[in-house]
Order: sequence, then structure tokens, then C-alpha cells
Amino acid sequence: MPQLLFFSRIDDPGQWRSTLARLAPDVTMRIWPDEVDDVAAIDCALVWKPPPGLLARLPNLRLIQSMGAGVDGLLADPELPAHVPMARVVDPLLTQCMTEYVVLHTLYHHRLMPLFARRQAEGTWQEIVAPPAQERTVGILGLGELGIAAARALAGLGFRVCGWSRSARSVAGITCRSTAAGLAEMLAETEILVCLLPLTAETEDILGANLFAQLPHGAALINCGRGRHLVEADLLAALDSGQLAGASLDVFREEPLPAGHPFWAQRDIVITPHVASISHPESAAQLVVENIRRVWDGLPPRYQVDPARGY
Ligand code: NDP
Ligand code: OXD
Repeated sequence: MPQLLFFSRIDDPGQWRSTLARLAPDVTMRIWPDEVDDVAAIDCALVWKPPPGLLARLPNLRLIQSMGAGVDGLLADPELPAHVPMARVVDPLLTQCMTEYVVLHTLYHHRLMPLFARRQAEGTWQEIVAPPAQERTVGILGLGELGIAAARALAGLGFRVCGWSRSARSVAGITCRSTAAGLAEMLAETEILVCLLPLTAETEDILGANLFAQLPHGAALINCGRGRHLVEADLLAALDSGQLAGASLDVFREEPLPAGHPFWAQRDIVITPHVASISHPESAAQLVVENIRRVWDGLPPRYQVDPARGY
């Protein structure tokens, strides 16, 4: 009878409990810390941003299941038990919601909405017509589960879409690039840049002055990867100079974004509170249950994280 430790400060344990009870009545979910009286009885952990050291306190742990797609927070735990397999969420509903977010914000910048918002604030009627999607290139940093789905949706709307990944990829209808040279080629033509990278030592601070300077003047940035991909001062400088015309940010170095942070007052930045896409229990619990069953049967979990790679 598997025992599953649950920890999240933002996800609703009630929804997870009822969904898991329906899908796997033999699994007992125990919310940390109130419901865990015997750490040795815990086999699996379903967690989002657990306190560092918590997982190391579970001596018989067989699976660390992230409640999200990104695992940078888990890998940053200095006491992470390295022998326990870790899996992340790959889920059709999570992917669909991220695609919605990317399409929404790409269209927002494509159709010059930051400019029209300024004109509205001034009470100015100025007829500026956006080019058709066929004349715009959207570049996507990260051609993984989320990046590929967003790329396909944007290509379906007629955009020219490029994507960049660590290994060479091939996706029908998308210009795929890898390597530093490939990134430079993509940036040179990208008017709307979407970041869907995992946060690793290699990708931290990637969205900085050097990268912005390689984009065409007046490009837009959409960051739904992680806050630490972005050098905040460089974004503000790029917006001030006009090198960037606007940005949509869902993730931040400090979350919640502190009161008084300069982003709040920057009219060309759209802020959303890390809600581009979340794991909905009614969909994502299926993978959680499958992974519990797999480790119980001695198999590796699906979507296992490679700690050496960082994602
Ligand atoms: P995947 O692991 O499926 O894809 C990651 C992509 O990034 C891959 O294409 C990978 O390359 C590429 N990549 C990684 N490192 C590098 C590098 N150094 N240089 C170039 N490319 C690199 O992840 P997902 O698509 O599932 O998720 C991506 C991220 O989105 C998550 O890690 C998380 O941070 C963020 N996220 C944000 C959410 C939000 O609400 N804001 C919700 C969910 C996720 P390769 O293909 O070669 O492996
Ligand atoms: C995730 C997130 O990684 O919500 O799933 O950021």
C-alpha cells in the first residue's frame, strides 16, 4: 500500500486527494507536515517547492514526483537524495494551457497592443497596421514538450517559427536550430522571442543585454520559463532604448514580485503571476499514479529528470 507525501504551498491538496482516491484508492496521501507521523512509511513524494532537506528526511523514498514541469527548485536542494529517481510533469492539459498563454501574448505583441495601450492613455487615434503573421518570425528558446506545442500552434496561425534547443531537432514546419551559432541566426530574424527553457547553469541570465542586442530593433519578449533566465536591469534598459518594444513576463526572480519593483510601473511590460500553466490534478494525477505503479514494479518513472543535465 503506497504512502504518498504531498507538499505544496499553492496547490489544493483537497483536489489532489479526491482525484488520487478515485484513480488509486490503495494509495494513501499524507500532507506534510500535519499528516505524516512516520517518515519511514513514505514511499513516494508529490511536491512543489518543498523546503530544502525535507526529501532527505524520508529514508524509504522510491520516487520524487515534481508537481510541475520545471525541477530547478528541487535540484537546488543541497540535501536532495541523489539515489531516488525524480520525475517531472508532462501533461496534455499543462501543455494546452501553456500554448494558450504563448499564443495570447504573441498575438498581443504582434498586433502592437503595447503601442495602442500607450496611445489610448494619451487619447491618441493613430492608424498603425501590424504586418500579417506570415511576415513575422517568432523564435522559441526551448523546443521541448511545451516549446514544440507552442511552435506548432503559432505556425498554424501563419507565423514563421524558429526554435532553439540543446540537441539538434527536426519539427515539420518549424526552423529548428541548436548551438550558439544557430541561436545567433535565429535571434537575427526574431521579432517576438518566447523563452520556454528550463533553468540550468547554462540558461541562467540568458535573456540579457547581449541577447537583446541581437534581436531586430523593436522586438518583444515573452518569458514563461523562469525568472532567473532574465537579467531584469537589462530588460528595463532595452525597453527604455526602444531595442525592445514590450515584454510579457510570467516568472520572476522573486515571486511574488515585490511591491515597488520597477516592472510594476513599466507600461510596456505585461505581468502575470506565474500562472501561464499549472498542473491540473484531474489530468496530471494520471501520470502521478502511473509513476507510483512503475516504481512499485521496479521500473523507472516516466519523464525522469537527468540531474546532470539539469532538466
Ligand atoms: P523540456 O525539458 O521538455 O524542454 C526543454 C527544452 O529546452 C528542450 O528543447 C531542451 O533541449 C532545451 N534546452 C535545455 N537546455 C538548453 C540549452 N542550454 N541550450 C538550448 N536549449 C536548451 O521542458 P518543458 O518544455 O516541459 O518545460 C520547459 C520549462 O518551462 C520548464 O523547465 C519550466 O521552467 C517552464 N514552465 C513554466 C510554467 C509557467 O507557468 N510559467 C509552467 C510549466 C513549465 P533538448 O531538446 O536538446 O533537450
Ligand atoms: C512548472 C511551473 O514548472 O508551473 O510546472 O512553473
